[in-house]
Amino acid sequence: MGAPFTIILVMKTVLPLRQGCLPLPLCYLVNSESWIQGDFAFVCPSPCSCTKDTVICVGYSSVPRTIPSDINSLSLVNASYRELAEGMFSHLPFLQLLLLNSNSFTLIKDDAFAGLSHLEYLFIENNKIDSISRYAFRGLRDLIHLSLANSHIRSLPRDAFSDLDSLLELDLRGTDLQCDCKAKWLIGWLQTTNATVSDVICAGPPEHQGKKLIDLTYPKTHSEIFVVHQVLPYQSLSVDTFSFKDDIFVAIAQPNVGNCRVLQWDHIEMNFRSYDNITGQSIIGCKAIVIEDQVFVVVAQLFGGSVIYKYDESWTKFVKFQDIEVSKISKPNDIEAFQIDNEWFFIIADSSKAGLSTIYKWNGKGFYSYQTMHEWFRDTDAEYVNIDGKSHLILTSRSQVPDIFQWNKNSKQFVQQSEMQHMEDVIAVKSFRIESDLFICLTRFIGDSKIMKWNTKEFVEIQDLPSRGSMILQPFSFKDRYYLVMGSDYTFSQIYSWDVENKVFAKFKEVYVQAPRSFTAVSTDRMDFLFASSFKGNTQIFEHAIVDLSL
Ligand SMILES: *[C@@H]1O[C@H](CO)[C@@H](O)[C@H](O)[C@H]1NC(C)=O
Ligand SMILES: *[C@@H]1O[C@H](CO)[C@@H](O)[C@H](O)[C@H]1NC(C)=O
Ligand SMILES: *[C@@H]1O[C@H](CO)[C@@H](O)[C@H](O)[C@H]1NC(C)=O
Ligand SMILES: [Ca+2]
Repeated sequence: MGAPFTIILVMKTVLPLRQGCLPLPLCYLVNSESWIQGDFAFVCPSPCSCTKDTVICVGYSSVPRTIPSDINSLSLVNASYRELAEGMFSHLPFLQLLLLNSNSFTLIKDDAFAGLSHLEYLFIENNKIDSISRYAFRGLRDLIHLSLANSHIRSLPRDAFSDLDSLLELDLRGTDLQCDCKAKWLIGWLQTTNATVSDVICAGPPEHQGKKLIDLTYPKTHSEIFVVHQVLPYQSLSVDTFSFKDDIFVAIAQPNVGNCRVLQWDHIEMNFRSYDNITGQSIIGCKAIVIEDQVFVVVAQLFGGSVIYKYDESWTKFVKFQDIEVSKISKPNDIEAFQIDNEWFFIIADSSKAGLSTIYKWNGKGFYSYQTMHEWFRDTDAEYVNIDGKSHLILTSRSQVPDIFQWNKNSKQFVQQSEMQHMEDVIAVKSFRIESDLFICLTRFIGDSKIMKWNTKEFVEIQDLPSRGSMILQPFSFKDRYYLVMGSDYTFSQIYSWDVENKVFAKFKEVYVQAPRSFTAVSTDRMDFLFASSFKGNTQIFEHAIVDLSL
C-alpha cells in the first residue's frame, strides 16, 4: 500500500442522509479522481486510505463511520482501542474481509461481528487477547478463514466456532493456549471439523507445554447412562418401531390382554402416547411393514390364526385388512419383513411340532403365501440378512443347528445353503453391521451365546457371552456407538458396548427387566430410547444419554 491518501466518495445522485454519511460541499469522484461539486459524500478519515471497496486505517481510534456501507474489505491496524464490542461493524454489512491485526485488543465480546453475514476472511492477529466471549463469532456462517494467530489467547470458550458452518481454515499459531480441561472441547472439535487447522501448541500447564493439543488425552469426563424415561404398566413380548409421515410409532404385542398397542411419539410431551389398539387373542408379535404410503401390521396370534391390519387415514386407526392362511401357521414365534428386488415379503417362523415357517409376498393388493420351509424343525427365529449383495435367511430351530438359506434369482425361492455346525439350541438370531463388517449373534438360553463375523466365506465365532436364562440378545446402535443387550430371566440384563480398539463387546451397564423378551432401539427428536419388553412385569423405556461431567 502506498502512502495514505484521502478520497471522498461521491453519491452520484442525491440520496437521503444515512448514518455515517456526511454532507460536504466538495467531493472526489473516485473513478475520475477529480473534484466535483456534490451535496452528500463520504469522507475517508485521515489515517485511512480508501478505494471504492477497500478501507485501510492505521492507528485510527475507532471503526470509521463515515465510509460507504457497501465496502467489502476493511483493515484496522495499530489501533488503540481495547475491545471488540457487540455489533461494532454492523454498519458495514457487505464486508467480506476484515483484518484487525497489530492492535491492542484484550477482549472480544459476544456478537462482535453481528450483521456480517457475508464475511469470509477474518484476521485478528498480533493482539493481546485475554478473553473471548462464548458467542463472539456468532452469525459468521459464511466465514471461510479465521486467524487468531499470535494473539496470546490463553483459552477459547466452549463451542466458540460452532456457528462457523463454512470454515475451511483456522490459524491458531502463536497462542498462549492453556491445555487444561477447559481446552478439552477443542480436541473434540479439532477431530470432527472439516477445516484445516494449524497445529495448536500448548503454552501450559507445564506438563503439557510444547505439546500439540490434539495429541493430549484427558481423563474421560463423559458418562453414558440408560435411565428409565417411561414405564408402560403392562407386559409385552415384541416391540416394533416404524415411521410414517414424519411421526415415529411403536407397535407392542401384549399377549395377556391380546392387544397390539400402537404408540406414537409426542413431540411436545416428549413421551410415547397411546395411539390405537389392535385387539386380538394371545398376540405374540406385531410387525409393521410400510409399503409406499401404506402401513400394515402383521399380527401373529397363537389361536385363531394371524391377521394383517392396515392403517386407515380417514379413520386414523388400524382396520382389519386380511387373514393369513390359518392352516399353515399354528405356533408363530417370530415375524420378519424384508425386501428383495423391490418386492416385499415377510416370514413367520413357526415353532409348532409339525410347523412350517412360511414366507408371504405382497402382490400389490394383498399378501399371499409364497414359500414354506423347515417342516418339523420347530423354528424359533428368522433373520433376513444381505451377505455380499445376496439375500439370505437364517432360521434357528429347537431341533437342529441354524440353517442359512440363499435366494436363488432364477427360481425366486430360498434354497438351503449351509448349516452352522456345533450351534445347537439357538433360540434367536440377529444380524448387525459395524462399519463394513457383518456380524450375527446367536442367543442360547443357558451356556454361551455367540457373536460371529462374516469372513467372506462363512460366519466365524469371535466372542462368546455367558447366557443365564437368555431369550434375547439384541444388537443396536445410537449415533456412532454400538451396543448389544443380553436379556436374562434369572438376573440383570447386561448391556455390552463395542470396544473399537479391541473389536469386541465389553460389559458396560446392567438394567433390570423381569423376563425380558425383546429390546428395541427407537430414536426421535435427537433422543435415543431402548424399549425393554417384559413377559412378567412392566414394559420399560430407557433413555440413552451422554452426560458431560466436566460441565
Ligand atoms: C503504532 O502506534 C504506536 C502508538 O500507539 C506508535 O508508536 C507506532 O509507531 C505505531 N506503529 C506503526 C507501524 O505505525
Ligand atoms: C463436513 O463435510 C461433510 C460433507 O460436506 C458434511 O456432511 C459434514 O456435516 C461436515 N462436518 C462438519 C462438522 O461441518
Ligand atoms: C388402548 O386400550 C387401553 C386399555 O386397554 C386404553 O387405556 C387406551 O386408551 C386405548 N388406546 C386407544 C388409543 O384407544
Ligand atoms: Ca427374528
